[in-house]
Amino acid sequence: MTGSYSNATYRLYDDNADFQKKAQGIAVGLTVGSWTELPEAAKEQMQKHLGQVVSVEVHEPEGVQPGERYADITIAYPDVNFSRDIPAFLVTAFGKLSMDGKIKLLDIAPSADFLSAFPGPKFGVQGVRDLLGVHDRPLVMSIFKSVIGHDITNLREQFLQQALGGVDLIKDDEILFENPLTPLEERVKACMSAAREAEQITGQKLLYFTNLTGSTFQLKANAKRAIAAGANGLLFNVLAYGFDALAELAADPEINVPIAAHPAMAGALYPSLHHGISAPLLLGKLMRIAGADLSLFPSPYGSVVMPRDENLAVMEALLTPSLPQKPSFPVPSAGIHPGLVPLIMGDFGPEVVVNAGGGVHGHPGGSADGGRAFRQAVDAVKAGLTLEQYATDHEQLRIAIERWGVRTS
Ligand code: 1AE
Repeated sequence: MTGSYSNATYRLYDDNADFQKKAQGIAVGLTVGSWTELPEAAKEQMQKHLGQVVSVEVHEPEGVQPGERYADITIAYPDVNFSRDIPAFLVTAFGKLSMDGKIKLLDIAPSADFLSAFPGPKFGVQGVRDLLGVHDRPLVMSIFKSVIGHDITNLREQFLQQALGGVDLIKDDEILFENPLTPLEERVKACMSAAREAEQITGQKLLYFTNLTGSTFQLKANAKRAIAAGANGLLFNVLAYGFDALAELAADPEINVPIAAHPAMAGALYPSLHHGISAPLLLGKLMRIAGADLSLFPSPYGSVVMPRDENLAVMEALLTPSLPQKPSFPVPSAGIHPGLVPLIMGDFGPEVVVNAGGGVHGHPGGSADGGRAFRQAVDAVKAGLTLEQYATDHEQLRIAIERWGVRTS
């Protein structure tokens, strides 16, 4: 094989297929279309465009039951066939093929040349930490809840309460769109003024990820309007718009604030055994290549559950030094409460954002106490103490434990 290739690995379930033949069919069908029928002269010319079968690993143990036989197939696609953007590669490697039987895209290994087209996250883990001046512990993020139907005064008060609890990051709810009660610029100004007010008291910096919405062609302008109004972070529903929209935003030098990728719609794409795109690729590698500084995904512990091994694979894809793009912060989310912090820190280590909505606002003492309870839980784990031990002289944590309990496994 000469030239540069980008690989894709699939898991294909079929009780009877000749997987080697199937792999050849993919390699040819998704590149030059047909091969054996080509005259020799044409073959020479088309060779550099022809996909190659890299490997076919058949899983067919003795006594394999109907529905369980599969093969992991890796195909190398010539880079010369597609432009340097994520849609071009995805359509090549998993366009029509995504609809052709029980097939799931497990992973991609883009060439160095392809990857070099993507600046990736502007800030990444280190950059976000630098903005906040926090380098010695996991970050804590709070999610706005009960936002629809509320006005700016109400929103500001909610923001202030969250900020007073000592969280590092606050994100809009992903379902908060442009609306007459809390329009983008007013929302940003009000929340950032609350952030400054809280900083006077807590001495702590804060990033506010305002939800970037609107039609695709308005996104850049809206992002710049938000930034001009003072936004120091953006939340983005990547999968509703496509990875290219994120890549374009992340590559724009004027959009100089971190971007948090929300996983809305991911459930339509990754959970099936037989179809879609694996979670580590969808919410890990592709988010990072496209430029997410933080990537949110369901945790193994909360209300929307992703299996632990898959979860840790998402984390690995976001943090691995094997990609040229800066590492993105993993943000395991959904149903997180302070009693889960030891598990999160045990599984994810220090480079994680502990993110909660209900777990902050549902604290019996209110949202500020909710944030405090999370910070205390992080401090407890850092100090090598159990939450129960630390809670003996940390009231907000004690009350949170009473409310939600502590999970140890
Ligand atoms: C996986 C995304 C989680 C999210 O966006 C969200 O709003 C979670 O809310 P809680 O923490 O479950 O209340």
